[in-house]
Amino acid sequence: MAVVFSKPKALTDAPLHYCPGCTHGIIHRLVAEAIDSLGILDRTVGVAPVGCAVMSYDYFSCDMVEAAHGRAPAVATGLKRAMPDRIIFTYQGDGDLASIGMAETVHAATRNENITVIFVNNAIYGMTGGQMAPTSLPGQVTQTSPYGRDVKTVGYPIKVCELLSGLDAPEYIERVAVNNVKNVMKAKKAIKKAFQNQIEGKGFSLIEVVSSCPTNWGMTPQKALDWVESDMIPYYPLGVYRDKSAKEAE
Ligand SMILES: Cc1ncc(C[n+]2csc(CCOP(=O)(O)OP(=O)(O)O)c2C)c(N)n1
Ligand code: SF4
Repeated sequence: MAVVFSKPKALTDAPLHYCPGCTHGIIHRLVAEAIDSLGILDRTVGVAPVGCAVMSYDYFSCDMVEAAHGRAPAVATGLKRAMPDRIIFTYQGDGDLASIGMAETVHAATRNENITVIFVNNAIYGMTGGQMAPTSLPGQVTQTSPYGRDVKTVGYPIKVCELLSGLDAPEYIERVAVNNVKNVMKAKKAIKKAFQNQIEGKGFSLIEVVSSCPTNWGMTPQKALDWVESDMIPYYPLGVYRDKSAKEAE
């Protein structure tokens, strides 16, 4: 019988621990498909975050390194500089990348480190039980903002793509989502490009994936995908924020 659908080689057989309906699993698959299709599995090293994706070192079948909370871009920098022939990616949540790890993110970007960053923005600290994240929306109810995020006291959400595209150096910055099939297909293309850029030595590529956390948002999986469409995407517009090589070629 013809095989029409199978698991990417870049994923192991370990069952994912994510909550039902969590979109981390879709994003794992897209990263694995990119690695498979570019034929780089034997020379790819991933850097796992601290957050719900902490155990991604069990799920990707390439070599994996676990970084301390937020430090993945610094670890990736060291790996890439020591082993420039390897393809290095980080996989990070918004608490990891945009809060405790903001300095590492900005400095890796402004050095145009030749790494690929997969940034999963679910607007909350998932692993620790739903505290407010730097990306939580104005008015969003979380464990630490029970009356809704009050921008007057805790500030506005950080828009990572907009922030980083204010720097001169980074090669590629795109925001995608995985809330419907059309967006998943666009996300797949963006993630592959972020790896392709590194193979071509172009520099720092970051793909922000607007994701869901049904558990800590207190929603059913379907309602959470609807909320991505109705509330997340309007605040975090999808699209390419930086494509330096394409611009230079114009
Ligand atoms: C140095 C340090 N500070 C704080 C923590 C606690 N901590 C673990 S995960 C996490 C936040 C994770 O949220 P996010 O990065 O958004 O990922 P998600 O779980 O939502 O995928 C925090 C604060 C830690 N492990 N280490
Ligand atoms: S807590 Fe949220 S981000 Fe973490 S696995 Fe569950 S749904 Fe996903």
